[in-house]
Amino acid sequence: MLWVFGCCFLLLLNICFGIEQKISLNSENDQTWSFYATKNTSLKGYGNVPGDIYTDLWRSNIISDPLKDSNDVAYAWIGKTDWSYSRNFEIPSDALNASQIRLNFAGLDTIASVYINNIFVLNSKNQFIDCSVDLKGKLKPSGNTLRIDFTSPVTYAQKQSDVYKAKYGHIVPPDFPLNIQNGEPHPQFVRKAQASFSWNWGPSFPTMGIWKDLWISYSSDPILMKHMSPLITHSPSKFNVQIDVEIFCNPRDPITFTLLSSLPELSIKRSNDFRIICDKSGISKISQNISVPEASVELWWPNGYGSQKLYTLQTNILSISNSAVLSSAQKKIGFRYVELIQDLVDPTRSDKGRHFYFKVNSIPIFLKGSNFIEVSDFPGRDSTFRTKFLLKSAKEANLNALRVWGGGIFEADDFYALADEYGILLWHDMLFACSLYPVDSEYLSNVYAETTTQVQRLRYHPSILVWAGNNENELAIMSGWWYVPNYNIQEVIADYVKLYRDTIGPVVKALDPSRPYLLSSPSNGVVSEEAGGVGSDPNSEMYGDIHFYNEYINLWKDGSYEIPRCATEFGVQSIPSRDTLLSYIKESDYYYSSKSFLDRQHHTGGVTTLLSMTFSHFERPQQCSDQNNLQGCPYIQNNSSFLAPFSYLTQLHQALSMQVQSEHYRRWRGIINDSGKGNTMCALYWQLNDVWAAPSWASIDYNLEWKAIHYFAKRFFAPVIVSLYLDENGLLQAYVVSDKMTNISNAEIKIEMFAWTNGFKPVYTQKQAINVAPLASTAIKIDTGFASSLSTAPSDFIIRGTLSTPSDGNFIAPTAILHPDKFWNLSNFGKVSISNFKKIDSKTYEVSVAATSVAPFVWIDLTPEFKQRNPFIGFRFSDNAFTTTNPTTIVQLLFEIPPNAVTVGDISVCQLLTCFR
Ligand code: BMA
Repeated sequence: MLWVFGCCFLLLLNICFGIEQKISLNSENDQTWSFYATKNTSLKGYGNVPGDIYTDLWRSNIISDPLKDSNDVAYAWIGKTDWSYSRNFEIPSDALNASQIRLNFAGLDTIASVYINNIFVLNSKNQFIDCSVDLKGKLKPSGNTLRIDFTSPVTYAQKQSDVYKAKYGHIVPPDFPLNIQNGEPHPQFVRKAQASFSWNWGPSFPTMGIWKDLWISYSSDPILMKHMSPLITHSPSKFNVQIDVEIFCNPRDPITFTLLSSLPELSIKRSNDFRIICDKSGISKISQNISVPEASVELWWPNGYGSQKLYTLQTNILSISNSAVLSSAQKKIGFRYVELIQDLVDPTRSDKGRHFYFKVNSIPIFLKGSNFIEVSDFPGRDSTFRTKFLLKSAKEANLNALRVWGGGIFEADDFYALADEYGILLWHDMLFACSLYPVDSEYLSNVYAETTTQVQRLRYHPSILVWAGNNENELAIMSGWWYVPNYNIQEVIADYVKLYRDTIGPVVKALDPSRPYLLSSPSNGVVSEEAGGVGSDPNSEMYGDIHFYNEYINLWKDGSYEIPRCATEFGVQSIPSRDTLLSYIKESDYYYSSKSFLDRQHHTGGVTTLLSMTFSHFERPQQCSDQNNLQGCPYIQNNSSFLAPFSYLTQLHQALSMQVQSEHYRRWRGIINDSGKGNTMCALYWQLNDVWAAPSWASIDYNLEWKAIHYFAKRFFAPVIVSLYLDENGLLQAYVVSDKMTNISNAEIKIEMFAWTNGFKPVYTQKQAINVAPLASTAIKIDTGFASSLSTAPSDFIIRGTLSTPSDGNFIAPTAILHPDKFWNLSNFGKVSISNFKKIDSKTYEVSVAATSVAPFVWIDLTPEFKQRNPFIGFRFSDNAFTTTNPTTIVQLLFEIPPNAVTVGDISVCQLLTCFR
């Protein structure tokens, strides 16, 4: 509290003019907040606010790191226990007499009751709604206490589910998580992160706590600003900035004030005087509009299409009498407009389906990206660095879009600010996933309030492209995921429609006409809407978006894939690096059938499919000496010397699968086949990030190491790519795909075939000039000579495609490599070593990799010792997991946080047959 009194003079001065004051009630030191289990008060410690109960128990030495070993299972009791948090606080004397004084919570997780000086003041039932309490008359001159009691979300969910079942005569499925997830049932009955009860990539940590800031605000003036929410809409040649302001005011007191908003960089100001009488809710809403000519602004563009210009919008509430600033708010806004195109592909043939793609500023944008689960299972912990590293890594790997997935959270402000800054378009689900949901009036009004809160909070961000009602719930209904006695399909659909179309839909459409709202992902878009809310085949290639998963096909084969309009999910698992896993499990547990490892594999059949998929392309790291005695085979023993190379191979399998699939989608840009399929415009692989160290679909692991797929993504999502594949007849096909807005004339494409036994000399070369059309996919005619060479070539060829400008020989696309489908019995690979290493600056080093001949899947790494000394410093290479066809490759080693020192001894390099062996 010292700082409050230290600022006394300033406060007094401000209070004379009624300027809003804020007193943070977050932790000031380690002992500001204490907690205890309400039914076992000896279980207690000091908490950190913002934070969560797991982290606080760990900090208080009551438990160890929840992310280690099988602690998610061992600590299941925490989520089933009720907890209480409290602190004392003082307030300055002028606050006691303030005209307005309020306690504000940016977020409580989740079922909470708040008491001031032991008097109940507030109930909260939604992690995603901020709340505020009028403190007038509730405070003492000194020795105030604040207590927040949290009910276990697990017991609350169970109770709600029981009550619902008794009342409506049916369950709301799923009734329980899969055993393999070690999770808790009924997350759909609590408005909190659905994945906090476990998921197929994540543990069950049903957190409780004060997960966001809390503070007291007060003023001698009868007005306090609650929110300022800009809405930016576009009409021909101009933008309109509608500034909605909510204020706290005293009921029945007439108040007068001026609302002044400005865009200083554009020299635009707008001032309106208001005289209002506040109703009994104590909250009043006012608006003003600013018109901005389109010609006067620099537009905001997605990554790869232009810059991400942001403008400061300043809004002040001023005293009418002396123009003193009473309250103020600032936001960074961007000017851009979005359209979702769903025209018939062929106006004369409705059976050919509808397009489904987005335009930003009138330019059709191919969405290249991934899915963001949630930044952390402990969202109250400071995730600033993690958020920044993940979003920066997305931008660096040429992603222009992320889908904020429905099982996660509305992320912190910095997430959206960074998406704006980096040009990452956000497909934003509402927070419902893989489940049906209750639709009683209390639940619906909770959802209504949540949607209102979050749409108003986030709608000004230029990065948000589209809102979608949920993840896979329409698909679940129409593909019969669950059979529910006493709940027929018509009733299921009616309840579904009530929630997404009739409750969320009108709120989103009224508050945010600046971007489209889709009912679900996947869905048929407008066709699902026309069908009343649920399409007959939500995963249809002909309409809307699809999710695609299949672990029983060859994922390296182009022909394995569908030709959708938009793929918003597709993926396959891989295992994180040895170093990452060993920071959370014991070395003695480092084999794939250990309890520790299997506890982390939450995907049914995950280990088996990883083994079978990976070794359908790669040879096992060690041959079994005696095929008749599999007990002696390391594959069966699955010891630690197997798991490390196996993990690397699973990462290559994942990387190649996602490359083939993503390029397949990119190649269908602008191309429609005879049955109307095509013009695919999105490729969002599943998933970008992890919440713990485990086998998962992520491209960046929990320790923030880029897996092989993330390096591949940087290449397959580059603005211009050469894409090579073998068609159903084994014939080579080549395309150039460009997301550039301008034509590249007279480029040179070179396609070469290499053999492992011929050094760096190609065995066949085709070269030709091409015109790279903008925003399009262009087929390259392959020489007939190539076809005959291929037919006589051994199955172990590799093909390289390069694209350059003949004027200066500069490459305008990453080197494309078509690998053989099988690496069995191959060993004539080049040897790789580090030939040079030098420091460029504190965050950048240069590594030269020498190869003796063509070498597949070169992997450059930092040593385990270096990573242990420097955890979480956000390292990555400018390129990695590449097949080299050159004697020397120079890459950069980049750090987000500069390490003390890096020497060549801290770096390792290997290729397919030498990595982790
Ligand atoms: C989809 C997602 C997630 C899941 C992923 C991988 O269903 O929406 O629910 O984690 O597939 O199975």
